[in-house]
Amino acid sequence: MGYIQIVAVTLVFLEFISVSEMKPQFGNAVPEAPRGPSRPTECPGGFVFISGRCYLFSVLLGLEHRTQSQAKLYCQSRGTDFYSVDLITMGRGGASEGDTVLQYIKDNGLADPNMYIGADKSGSSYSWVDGRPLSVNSFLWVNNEPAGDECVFINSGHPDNTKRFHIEDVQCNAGFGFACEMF
Ligand SMILES: [Ca+2]
Repeated sequence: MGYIQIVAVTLVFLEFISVSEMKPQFGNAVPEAPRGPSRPTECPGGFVFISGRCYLFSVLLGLEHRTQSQAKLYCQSRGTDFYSVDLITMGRGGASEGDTVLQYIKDNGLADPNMYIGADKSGSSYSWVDGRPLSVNSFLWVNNEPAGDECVFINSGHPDNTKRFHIEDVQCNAGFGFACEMF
């Protein structure tokens, strides 16, 4: 078979495939794939879009204050088959002097006035709920923190939280506002 013939046969074959694919597939429709949580362009109801991620703030939904474990359970209850939700994380910018999420919380008065975030102490070190370590030397900590408590929060009334927010450690049983993140 010559080259021209091969091309001709191939073209006919391709046309046959494309015509087949154009037939409506009644009863066999594939639902649109759910939007992955890694790079959403919009967020589910109740969530706020910040720098490519979806967050939920208890103060915006009028939720009552909760202990850290109650807050974590609430966040997890907002998960679906397509994404999970847990307490909010931050600190992805490395050793910078700013954090987009912390700044957003400050600028919008969302700490209520205290907010649990998704980090806690295990053994002698701290880590985020997504598994990343939270160094005790991180710029995210306010002066003289952490002091060894199990949970981590934002205290909007701390005197050092004037230009931007920092985080502190705290015992886990106080009733605070909180924020969640979609993963
Ligand atoms: Ca503390």
